[in-house]
This record gives sequence, structure tokens and C-alpha cells, in this order.
Amino acid sequence: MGKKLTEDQISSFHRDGFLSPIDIFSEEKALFYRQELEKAEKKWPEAFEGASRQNAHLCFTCLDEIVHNQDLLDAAEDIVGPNILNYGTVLFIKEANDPGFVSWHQDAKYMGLEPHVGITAWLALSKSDDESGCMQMIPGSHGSMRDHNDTFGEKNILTRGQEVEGVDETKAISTPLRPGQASFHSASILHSSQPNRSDDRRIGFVIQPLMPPFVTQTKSRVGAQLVRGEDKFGHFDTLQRPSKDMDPADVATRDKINKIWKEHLYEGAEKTRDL
Ligand SMILES: O=C(O)CCC(=O)C(=O)O
Repeated sequence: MGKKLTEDQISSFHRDGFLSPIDIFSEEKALFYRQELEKAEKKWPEAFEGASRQNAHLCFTCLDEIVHNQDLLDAAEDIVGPNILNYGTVLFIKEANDPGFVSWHQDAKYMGLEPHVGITAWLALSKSDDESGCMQMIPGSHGSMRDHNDTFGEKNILTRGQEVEGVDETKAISTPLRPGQASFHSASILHSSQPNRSDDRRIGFVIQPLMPPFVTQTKSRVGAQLVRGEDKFGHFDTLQRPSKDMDPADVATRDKINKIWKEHLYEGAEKTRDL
């Protein structure tokens, strides 16, 4: 038994490249976070548009609290080890009956982080199931990196609309979650998600990746947060936690980090977009 995960859960993560579901907090607590997030969206709509959906945890205390949730970090520690950096976050929100989708891809392809040992925690703040477009994974596909094509598809909510062709979708496994549950996936697992055909928003808060501090950024220096243990390597600048929502200094840090992410994520692409 690990701190939170059983031996079976840990070995199934390593075998399949993902693990789901993992209980992190109650539905009531998830509803509280959803309400806080939705209040913030009403007050500062621009803080959730385009590229600002990235790293909102640097500006909003409710998201920062989730990133530092001890149950989440106990589960992550069982896979990543006792020293954990959080590289960043992305809000993947699909509105009710939203045609937005995510094509088959591997997160590690464009991030520049080596080696690919980090995990993504995909945390549900609303119900995520086949109807609302939950995450789908190809078990065991994390062994090698595949070629990706940039589609820049209008309804594709990935930065470049990047896509791996020829994925055998008959092998896909859905990872339905109730609010307050998470799935973990390897940085190199093939995954995707379908449009939201439900009448409610599908809100995924993605903490990506949680990684040991020996990981390096091969493109250019950027920041990360030490969320557990110690960092003896210093490969990343230290990012502070917000003490209140939308503090101008925190907004400036978020924008600086997102600018670097944009350079990394669009490296070699023919064009960029505000995603
Ligand atoms: O939320 C989604 O549908 C996709 C998220 C994703 O690609 C990821 O967490 O790596």
C-alpha cells in the first residue's frame, strides 16, 4: 500500500499508463470549488479566456488550494516519489452541448520536459462521462512517442489541434468521473475526448505534470511550484502561491509563464493561436 493508492492501483498505472477513478474530495467540496470558480469567471471573464485558461492557479486561491490538496499529493507521491513539482495547470472547460473536442495526442510531445516521467491529474469539478465528453485513453500506449500532425481544427481545443493518426479507437477506454474524483495519466499516453452532448458544463481542472524535480525543461527556462518535499536540482524558477485572487503581481507572473509556454508549445508550428 502506498500513501493513498493500493499496490494494484500503482501497478495498473504503470501497466496501462493511466489510473481512474481516484477519490480526491467529496462532491460537496467539488461543488464549492465549482461555485468559487464560476464566481471568479463572472467577475474576471478575461482571466479564463484564450491562453489565460493556462496557469489560473497562480492567480486564484481556490485553484491553488486544489493544487496543494494533500490527498491528491499523496496519490501523486505513490507514483512520482516524495519530491514533487507542479509544472502548471490548464482549465479544460466544455460548455453544455459544446462541439469542442480533443484529438488523440500525447502530452509529452511538445512540452519539452525530459524524461517523460510526470503524471497529469485530471480533476473533475462537474460530472465527466461519455455524454459530457470525458477523457478516453489507449491502455499501454505510453511506451513510445508517435508523430503528431497540426490540424488547427476550429473545434479542436488543443493549442495546435495536434493529432496522432491511425489510432485504433476500438481499444479506447473511457474514464468517467464524479465531481471531486481525478484520473492520472502518463505524459506519453494517447488520449482524447469527445464533444459535450450534455446540458451541463464539463469542467476539468488539469494539473500537468506533477513531476520529480530531476526533470528538465529542454526548450528554455520556466517556473514551477514545489508542492511536496524538496528540490535539490533547481531546474525551474520558484513560483509563489497567490494570497488573494487576481493580485496584479500574480497576474504578471501568469502572463510571463504563459508567454514562455506559448513559445514551447508552438515551437516549429506554422502559426499560433490564442489557446
Ligand atoms: O479535458 C480534455 O478533454 C482533454 C485534456 C487533456 O488533453 C489533458 O489533460 O492532457
